[in-house]
Order: sequence, then structure tokens, then C-alpha cells
Amino acid sequence: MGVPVTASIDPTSIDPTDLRAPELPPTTLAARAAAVLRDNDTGTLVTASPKLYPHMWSWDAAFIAIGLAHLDVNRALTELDTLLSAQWSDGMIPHIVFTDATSYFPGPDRWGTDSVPQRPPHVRTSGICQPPVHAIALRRIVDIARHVSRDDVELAETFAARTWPALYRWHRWLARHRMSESCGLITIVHGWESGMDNSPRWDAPYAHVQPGPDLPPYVRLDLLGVDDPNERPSDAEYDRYLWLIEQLRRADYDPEVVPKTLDFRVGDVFTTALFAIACDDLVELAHELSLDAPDEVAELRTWAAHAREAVAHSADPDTGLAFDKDLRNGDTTRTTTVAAFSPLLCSALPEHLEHRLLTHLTGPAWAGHPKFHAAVAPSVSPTEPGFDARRYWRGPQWPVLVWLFSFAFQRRGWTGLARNWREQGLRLVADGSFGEYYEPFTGEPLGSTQQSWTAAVTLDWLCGRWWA
Ligand code: 2M8
Repeated sequence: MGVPVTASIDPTSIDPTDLRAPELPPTTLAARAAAVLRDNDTGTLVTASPKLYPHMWSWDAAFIAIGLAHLDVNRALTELDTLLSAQWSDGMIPHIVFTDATSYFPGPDRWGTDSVPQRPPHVRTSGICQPPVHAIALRRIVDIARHVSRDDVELAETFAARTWPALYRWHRWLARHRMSESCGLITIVHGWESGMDNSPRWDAPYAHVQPGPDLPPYVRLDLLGVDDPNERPSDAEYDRYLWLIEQLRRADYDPEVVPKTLDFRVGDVFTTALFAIACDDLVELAHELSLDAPDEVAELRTWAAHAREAVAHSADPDTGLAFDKDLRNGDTTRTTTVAAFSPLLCSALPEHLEHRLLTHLTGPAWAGHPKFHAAVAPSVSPTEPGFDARRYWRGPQWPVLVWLFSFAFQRRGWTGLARNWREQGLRLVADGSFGEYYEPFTGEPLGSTQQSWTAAVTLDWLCGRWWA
């Protein structure tokens, strides 16, 4: 079932306070965001964007489901259901669930997962994962439903009880196969698993990835989906991305083998922080729904504690900035990107250090940069050597990340800050083009437009009453 054409926003649910001169009035902006989700809806999944990304992406789907819940709780649950129906039998949620579209590369043939026994037979998928934000989304949708109607609460709670075991198995897969024995951080085996594909965080680890002469030839299609190739990763980066797919195929996507053998193996602080709060959310859901799963709940608590500990250990004792670990050589990757503020997402640090980190995040090198169009964190600060204002994860501001931090601030009780980031996030998206990312100085939308997760977080900022 698709988003109903008649789905409309209840204007009374929109909090109109503090919007700084948006180009579009909030009701118009919300209606346009709803239209993006409706236009990108195939019926059972909303594609990440119409042109550049005509498939379902794992972490996009979680944010998209939150946006959908403001239009139709049932449709939001269908989105999560579609994703979960593509879960591999070992528990992994794949990073792409493919539609029939052929305009994206690498598509299912290049991933070569058709013969992998863990993959469910009815659907074609990639063979890696993305950050585990799904339990966070499910809990948020249950909350949203509580403000809609009794029927929606019933629907959402029944769905949550039914799918809780699948989300538990997904977390168990991460804990079993990806929690690094040496540092406790969640291991990623491809930059795509971080969601921040070409972030300078990965420059040093990618130096180990040397594509062989037997890398099968390929043609990039992503460059057709943007105005300027400089907004996307370079060709050299793409060679490495594709080489890792070759290595994954040669390892038969075996979850025991992959994290021990791939040329890219990194403990990711951001994914680990999200894992910690997603485990908390599964525990909370189990309590709220009175689920009888004491052993599983105990495991989730342990994983959350280990994840927090690992994030805390990866933080610099003076600044609180947290850094990834290159598991191939044990190096701490000292590149500061927005991910370095991950301890704030999961309350991993003592108060004085958190305060220092927060001051830095909101200060002139980051969100408080005096020349920024909107006062939110960029993916990389202009003060960092790897900064590039227009290129993808190397500098632009990403509404979805702004939402994640604003949401975490709200949950932590930092309501003033949360409201401020919401207001500034709305300033970023106020022109209604729903860019994938934005040039921080001018606020120009870059990458794809009509990007579903941008529309979705806009809807949550506008209609999620608890921001007020
Ligand atoms: C981007 O990643 C894909 C590969 O997974 C790509 O560039 O082709 C990233 O921004 C990722 O975080 C996001 O999930 C995906 C779809 O929006 O696009």
C-alpha cells in the first residue's frame, strides 16, 4: 500500500515557533515533503531518491519510516516490513534492497549475492550493511502513533512486538560478527557501511585498498544523477569501492571470514554510538510492550554497555573527540569529522568532557561558524585539511545528520539545543528542494534533490510535537 494521495498534514500539528525566515511557510514545506515521499513511493518501499538512488537503502528506510508515520502510521510500518523481509537468515540487514530499476551502479549483478545462502530468495540485495538505526526508528514511530489514534497505537505496538525478534537478531549479528575483539568498536568492512562513504575519516584506511588488475571494468552511473561530478566521490575512490565488492564476493559474503580478511577493516565510532542507543531502544520497547525476552534484554544491555565503553575509550582524554580505529594496523585515525562528536549521541563521557565536546561542536569551527548559512554541524569543519564545501561527505551539511544530533539532544534533555538545531535544520531545507546535502556557506542544495530522508526528517521536525 502506498502513501495515500489524500494524505495531508494536520496544520495544527505543526509547531510554528522560532522558524527563522523560512523561504516557504511551514505548512507548504510540510506538504512538499509529503509529496516527495509520495512521489518516491513504489507501494511497498520509498526509494532513497528518484534519480540517483532508485532503490531502498537500509538506514534511509528507517528515517523515511519516521517521516511516513506523520502521514500514515500503517504505511510507515510497511516500510520497515519491506526492509525486514530482506533481512538475511543470519540476521544482517543488507544496505540495499533492489527494485527493478537499472539506472544505479553497482546493481545486484555486480554484488553477486544471488548464490549466497543467507540471502532471502524473493529479493535481490547488496551484501554489506549500514548503521543500525532501525530500532530507534521503530520506537519513534510507536511514539508518533501515540499522538495519532488508538488504532494507530494498536497497529504500531502489534508490529513492534512482531518485529522485535528480527531487530534483536540484527543486533546479535553485529555483536557476534562485528564487535571488534581488540577495541570493542563495531567493525565496518566498506566505507559504504558507515553511510559516510567518502568521508576523510576513511582516507588512511582506504590507502590499504589497492585494486588488482583483475578488477572487472565498470561504468559509473552516479555521475549522471548530479549537476557536477565534483559533488561525488572520485574515480580512484570508486575503484576501491568496487575492489572491496570483489573481495566480498571472493569471501562468499561469509560473516566469519569478511571482517578478518578484507583490505578495509575499521572500528567505526559513529556506528558504535548508534548501536548503543539502538540497543537501549530495543530494551525500552521490550519493557513497554511487556515482551517476555529476559535473556535477550540482558544481552542487549550488555552490548549497549560494551559499545558505550568502546566509544569512551576511543575518545581523546583532553577534548572528548572520538576517533575510529584502523583494525589492520591498530592506528587511531586522527581525522576530525562530525563523527568525532559521536560520544554525545550515546552519553559515553563524563560530564566535564561532554561539556567541552559540546562547546566545540557549537563553536566557530563547527556549527557556530560565523559564515554558515545555517548554524548546524557540517560533515567536516572548514578548519580541517580534508574539507571540501561541495563534495558529498567531505564538508557539506546533511539534514539527516542534523536530525540525528537534534533528536539525541532532545532525548538527553538538552531541549534548548535540540530546538535550536531543529530550527537551523529547517532553515537548511527551507527552500523545499530537499537536497541530499547542502553547501554550508551558501545553503545551496547539492547532490540529489527530492531526497526522501531529507523530506522525512523535515516532516518530523515540523510535525513531531515533542520538539516544542
Ligand atoms: C550514499 O551511498 C550510496 C552507496 O551506498 C551511493 O553513494 O551510491 C550515502 O550517502 C549513504 O549514506 C546513503 O544511505 C545512500 C542513499 O541515500 O547514498
